[in-house]
Amino acid sequence: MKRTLLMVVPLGLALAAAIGACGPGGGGGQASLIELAQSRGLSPDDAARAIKTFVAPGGRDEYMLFASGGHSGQVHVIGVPSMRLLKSIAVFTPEPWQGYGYGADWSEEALDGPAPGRPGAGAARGTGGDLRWGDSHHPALSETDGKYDGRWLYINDRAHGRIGFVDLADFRTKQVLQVPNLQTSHGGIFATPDTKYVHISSKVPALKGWNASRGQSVSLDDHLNRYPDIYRGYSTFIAVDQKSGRMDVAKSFQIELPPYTQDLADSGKGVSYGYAFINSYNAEMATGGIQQGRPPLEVGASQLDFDFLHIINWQKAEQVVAAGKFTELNGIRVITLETAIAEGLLHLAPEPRSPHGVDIAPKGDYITVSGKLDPHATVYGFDRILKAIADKNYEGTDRYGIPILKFDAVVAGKVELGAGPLHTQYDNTGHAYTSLYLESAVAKWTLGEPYHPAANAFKLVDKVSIHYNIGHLATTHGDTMEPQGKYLIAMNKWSIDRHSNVGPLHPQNFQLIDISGPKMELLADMPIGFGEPHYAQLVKADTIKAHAVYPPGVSPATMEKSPNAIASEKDARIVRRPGVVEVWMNVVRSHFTPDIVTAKVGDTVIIHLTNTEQTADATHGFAVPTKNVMVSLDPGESTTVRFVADTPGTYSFYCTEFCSALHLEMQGWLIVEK
Ligand code: K7E
Ligand code: CUA
Repeated sequence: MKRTLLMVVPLGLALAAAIGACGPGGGGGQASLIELAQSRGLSPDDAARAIKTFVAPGGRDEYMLFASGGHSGQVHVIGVPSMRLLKSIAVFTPEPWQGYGYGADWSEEALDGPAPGRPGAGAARGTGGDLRWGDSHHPALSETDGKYDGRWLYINDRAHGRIGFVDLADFRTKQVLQVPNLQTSHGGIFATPDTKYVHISSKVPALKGWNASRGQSVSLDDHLNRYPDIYRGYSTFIAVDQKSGRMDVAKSFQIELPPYTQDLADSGKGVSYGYAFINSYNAEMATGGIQQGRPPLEVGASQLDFDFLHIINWQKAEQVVAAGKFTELNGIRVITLETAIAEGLLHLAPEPRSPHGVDIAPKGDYITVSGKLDPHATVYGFDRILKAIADKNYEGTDRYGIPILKFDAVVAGKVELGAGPLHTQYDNTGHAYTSLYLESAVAKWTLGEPYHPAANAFKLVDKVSIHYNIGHLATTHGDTMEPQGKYLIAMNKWSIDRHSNVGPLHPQNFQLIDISGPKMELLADMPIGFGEPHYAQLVKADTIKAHAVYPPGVSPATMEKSPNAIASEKDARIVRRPGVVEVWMNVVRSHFTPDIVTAKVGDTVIIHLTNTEQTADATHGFAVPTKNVMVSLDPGESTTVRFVADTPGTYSFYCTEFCSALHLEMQGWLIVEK
């Protein structure tokens, strides 16, 4: 029935005609679909949009959107086309429902680094374990052969130079890595097409040699007058363990960059595999200092006509590192600027001033850089870049000696799109889609058919208005080598007049756009009631193959059977030693065993909790009043929590998930004696 209806509701056709063709049965027989639509004030187009996005109860969405949660520090998983929120994954910010950051060992390790004695301990840690938020910007799903493989997700923290790693086997964050020498981050995360590396580069350059835990001495005069000498950016290739997905600093490397403000970055693929591209602004190296008589940063950083696209040959960088031509800085191998220049692995190309977004086309042949203040996107041809490098077709060098390729030699064309172009995604029919922040629109333009047009064959072919002020956009698999077309999500910063008033802090607005036809069509709005989302990736839902339950006794920290897992309540026990009470606790519907634990004031209480159920969705919680302990225990999971019994009294711990008819009875006592 639905199928029939879809087939007879082409865009703009009167709903009356559509309903007439599908016969009775709509609206449960109580009212015709046309009456229902009318009673809800829906136009025929509205009703058609509803049908295009509706997912019937019990049905599944075709796609999943992994959206950054901005300064909520989370990642949000949203079903498409229904635009229903499926899950919020805590990454940089504690979140009690998932038991993330409230005593569970795996979550403390993710947020603070491995505990002493565990593998990875002593590697680059956070800046003291007290950071409890991040600004998540750019998610990167892992790839195999340039396609999403559904295994892992990485996301950067714009506020800090950190990367969060989410294992999509259980949708939990396993690692938050402070990248050495970065204070803030922006360029990436992208995964190389084989996920050998994930890349992140600095946003605002940091003091050279910056180490967050040590700090660095500096003066106002240094900042204002020695900026080009004392600040540096870094392009970072973080090695990914191919079995676990974890990031390994020891196998990683960085390339030192000038202190321009490196902005976004994208991975070469196909013909450009082995290269990375980072755009930048503030080639002027403006320092700010309004009260010191300097122009505001936005003025100081807009003096020159050009900024720089950074072109990095990371495969060459890999060889340079293997040959030992690196220095170690804050625990990571660094190729200095001098070495990068001498080895010919770093080139610049002029970008019209103050750009944003650098986005590589599916075959890796074109690189789109958006104008932000200029209505054009500039498209670089990778073949032209290679030729200009081979011919040493330079217009000079920058003040650090990096060769600058001739603009005309590397640009394949420019396309006028509209006001405020920012980010670009691609589809499966040779089109690019660019967000227009100032114009509040998405521009669709052609890369040519097939993707090898003559120069300047890039043409604007369609535009759709959005509401309002779009930042990123995401098409289905739109940054891989095999985009799928069909849908586009506009991620809008402003939602004024779109949603019910919930106070002066307005939701952001996601909009679903149908890109399957020649004209883009807006289908649905989704208010986003969390931190400002930036980038998102839109993946076919069946790419993700998460566990429905953990295999028995698995620790989320290792994804292997925990040595402290127990098989049933027969194995439950309490072991005491001086100053420590250690408990192996069984968790099932609807009791904890043991259900009474005694301790002395000052004891450290260590509880190894195993949910010994294997029934999907039989999740329990474990919360201890006043101890800041909240652990989620999914079926099969074994997790350890530790806290200090610092005050005498009885504490009624309980299960926080309504797991059964006798869930309310699922509680016990911790008795702390003087
Ligand atoms: Cu354009 Cu951080 Cu990706 Cu936001 S950045 S929009
Ligand atoms: Cu277990 Cu509620």
